[in-house]
Amino acid sequence: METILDRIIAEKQKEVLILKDLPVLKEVDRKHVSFIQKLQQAEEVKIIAEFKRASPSKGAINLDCDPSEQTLQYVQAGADAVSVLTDRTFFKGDFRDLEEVRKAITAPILCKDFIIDPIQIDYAKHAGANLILLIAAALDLETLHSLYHYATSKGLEVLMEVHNEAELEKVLTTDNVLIGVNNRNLKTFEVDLATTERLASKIVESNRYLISESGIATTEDVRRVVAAGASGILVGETFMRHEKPEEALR
Ligand code: IGP
Repeated sequence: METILDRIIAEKQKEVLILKDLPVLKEVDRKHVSFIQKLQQAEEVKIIAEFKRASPSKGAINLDCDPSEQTLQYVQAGADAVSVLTDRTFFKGDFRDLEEVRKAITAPILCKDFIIDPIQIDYAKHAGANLILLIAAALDLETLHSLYHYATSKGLEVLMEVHNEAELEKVLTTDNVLIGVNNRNLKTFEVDLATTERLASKIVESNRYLISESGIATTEDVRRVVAAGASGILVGETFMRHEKPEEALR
């Protein structure tokens, strides 16, 4: 059966062909800001706050939201990094949103997309990202390794996303230290924080940083994933729907 992830990847393959035909982007002014360094520095949980207008599982979340204003609010409220969805078709995002955000903030920015080709990494970098996402479920082992090396050779940090044991094994064959556990199954949309609990010990034992992603809506949820071993959380919808994102998880 064709899953939503299959559909997204099929669309990305078309998008990559278009990107390859476009003139090379002018690189925005970007400082190297390291999210990994932030993780090394302090004990408390790090927050990656996401700018996400819509998603295939939730439909419209906050369509008219302004990327610069919203992410500036995140940073002023204490977010350690910001994630920006750049997928157009399924998430109503854009690389231009990322460029706007880069102009507004200096905190590390994660380019949130379904990356299957180095050209997308070039776009992410030129738009001002400091980190990219690589989704284990969407990449074979060889492509995962080559995209990882390509990104780090360009000075970008990488968050590798897993949802189950087999994907985690794949990711552990790299020396990357940032592992995101997506509590949402990208094939069924089911969300379960127990996913973080199941995979945490192996990640922590291998001396990597665990970022718990998706479905975090309450302070109790935060407490739960931190108790499991998360060094960071990635929160989108809860912040996008809240009038005052800074109060959403207090
Ligand atoms: C944020 P939420 O449930 O807080 O809005 O989730 C983030 O984890 C989610 O947007 C996400 C995502 C992804 C989106 C996680 N992995 C991969 C697109 C692609």
